[in-house]
Amino acid sequence: AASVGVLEWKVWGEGSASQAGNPIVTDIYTADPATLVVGDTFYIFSGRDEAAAGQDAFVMDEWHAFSSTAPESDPAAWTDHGARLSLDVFDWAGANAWASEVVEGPDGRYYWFVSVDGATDNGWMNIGVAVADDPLGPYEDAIGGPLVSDSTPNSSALNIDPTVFIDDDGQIYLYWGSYWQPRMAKLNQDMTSLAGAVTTPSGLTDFWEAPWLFERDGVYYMAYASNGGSGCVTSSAYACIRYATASSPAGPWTHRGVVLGQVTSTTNHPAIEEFDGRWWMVYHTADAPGGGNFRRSVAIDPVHFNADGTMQQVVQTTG
Ligand code: FUB
Repeated sequence: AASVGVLEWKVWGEGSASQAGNPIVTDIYTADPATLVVGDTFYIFSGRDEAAAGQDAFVMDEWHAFSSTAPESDPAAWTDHGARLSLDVFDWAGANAWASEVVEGPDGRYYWFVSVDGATDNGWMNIGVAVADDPLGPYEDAIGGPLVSDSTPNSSALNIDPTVFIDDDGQIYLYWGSYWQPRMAKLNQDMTSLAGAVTTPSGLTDFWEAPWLFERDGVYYMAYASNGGSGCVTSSAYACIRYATASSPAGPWTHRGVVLGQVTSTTNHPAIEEFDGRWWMVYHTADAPGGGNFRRSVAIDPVHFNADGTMQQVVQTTG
């Protein structure tokens, strides 16, 4: 068909992988992608890795934005909008601009949920929220302090990697967590306060970090990074992406398996999005020139669902 795009050629074996667009950005290192569709625009928001070559630590101070209107026909054609949020926006934050997600709130404004250290690093991280009238900003601190604080009792789970989902009935859900400990709380309609107790959702087998909640045909899906268990990785130092399903965004969840195998970076972080009738997974690798575990790069590949709603494993493409 005339509309078959480059990425699908690769998936179906009909074309040259040399035309691929992964990693989508090679002039800076990018990590922890999150996606958002607004009208005919597909946005990717990411963190930025600034570690020096050989430096074994995250150096992350800002978040960037990229957009495309046709990823299926030209996966390399992402517009770089530069840094759209930085640690400086949060007076109370000190370091570690880790994983994030941008969501349109009930009021039509855009809320950028982020993982950050406080002014003093006590090791547990915080979730902050910035808000803007446009997906590309300018963003300002929506609260003036953390939404989930590093002083919140959290049984040794880092307060990182927020994913926010607004259900059809208007109920808003926040998931986050790490170290085998997913966390969930409902949000109020203001997007900036918890509506109830923090709970530990069940069924997210071998959860490590990086939850991503979405819905398709009445089924709720949770993709997340895992670095252990059946079918996952050749070394527990590397993450794969698992997924679980539920009939409610609050769970309980049923683990369904691995949807993306090990990549070249030790960490991974999924975002799954429908755009113009096609489904995509955006994730990160160490595949850019000079890349590594702390110099990661965002990649995108198609997602395919089986008739019963289960997910086929994503085929990683490079080049
Ligand atoms: O990028 C810093 C942290 O590494 C993220 O918050 C995690 O998801 C992992 O990718």
